[in-house]
Amino acid sequence: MPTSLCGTWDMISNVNFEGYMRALGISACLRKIALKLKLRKVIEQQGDQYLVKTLSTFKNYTISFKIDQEFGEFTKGLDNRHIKSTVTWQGSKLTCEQTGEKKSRGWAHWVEDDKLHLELYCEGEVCKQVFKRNE
Ligand code: VL7
Repeated sequence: MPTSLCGTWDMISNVNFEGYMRALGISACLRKIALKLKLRKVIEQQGDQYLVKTLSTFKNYTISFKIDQEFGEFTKGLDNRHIKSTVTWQGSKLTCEQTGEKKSRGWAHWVEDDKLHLELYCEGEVCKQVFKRNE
């Protein structure tokens, strides 16, 4: 990876997670629980295989993928949709396009000032999350 995104990262800010979840059609009840969570991101790479884990006290969610290779993603426990995802490097940003029922959906990760940044977007809503390294 250009700048290594690998490691364990703990959320320090979360802007418009509510809007993003609403765009995904997550119920008000589930949104309320989700908004209180301090998410942890664990990013690993073994050869050309990447693993991105999103961990919390409530639910965990893991994807694994190879760069530039489309894969079927089932967002189990999240919005429970079957989508097609492709992760690519756009400069130093690791980006994912997720095609399916929801229009313009995806995310982007990058490191800036020793922090892991994440933008999650769906149908015009953008959620911005920042994580610090867990030492
Ligand atoms: C995944 C989920 C909200 C349902 C539970 C909320 C928290 C935590 O897609 C994501 O990460 C990418 C990029 O790092 C890799 O998969 C973010 C969390 C957002 C959307 C849906 C609310 C229920 C659960 C696992």
